[in-house]
Amino acid sequence: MRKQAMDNFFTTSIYALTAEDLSKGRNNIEVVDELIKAGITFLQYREKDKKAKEMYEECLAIREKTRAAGVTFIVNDYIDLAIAVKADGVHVGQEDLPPQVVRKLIGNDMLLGLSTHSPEQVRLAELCSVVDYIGVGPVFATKTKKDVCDAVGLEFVRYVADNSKLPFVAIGGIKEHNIAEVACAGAKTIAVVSDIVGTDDIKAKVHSLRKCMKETIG
Ligand code: 3NM
Repeated sequence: MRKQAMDNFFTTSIYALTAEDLSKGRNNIEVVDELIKAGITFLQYREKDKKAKEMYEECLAIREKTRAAGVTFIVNDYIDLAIAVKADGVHVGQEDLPPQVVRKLIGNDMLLGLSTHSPEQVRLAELCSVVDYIGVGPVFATKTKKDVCDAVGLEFVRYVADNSKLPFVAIGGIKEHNIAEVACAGAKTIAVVSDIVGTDDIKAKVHSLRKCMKETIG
């Protein structure tokens, strides 16, 4: 089950995340419908300011839709919510519970993603042996994540591609005009938030982003 869910990480090329406040008046469910239609196979529910009950109801609906479509569904930050809705995994940051503790809570069937922002954090993620993939960013400046460090740049993407065996997703400030550079630096999976949810035609945007990547890495 964990392996199957992870397979989508390698084939999706674009890792999509929700962000309702940037979604041009659409709600998360409408956006998820569009993402699935666009062929996204790995997506994360990320909401910072909603009440638990509302997030639970949204995630239940997203779980149904993603399961029917064979899409891997990850919940950001909230381990209890991820378990409650039977998500495929949870994604946590450096300030959350340590990955070993999260792994104990979620068991062995769920995926665990961890955000990293430095070579040392990548080393520790490898060392703990409980993380399925890491986030690498923010590659460029971003307004979407409020409490994040300064941009780590393409050098860090290149460093992880060359030095880590962990699957990784590049994230932060990545848009149609710079996604080719990120792919060129070695990222095979790239997360895009505002450039996808903030566009009118999500399907066309995902298509263009994938095209830019394909033209770079084939
Ligand atoms: N995590 P956008 S940057 C959710 O560096 C998130 O860990 C980051 O949004 C990290 O594509 C980020 O709109 C926000 O820049 C990415």
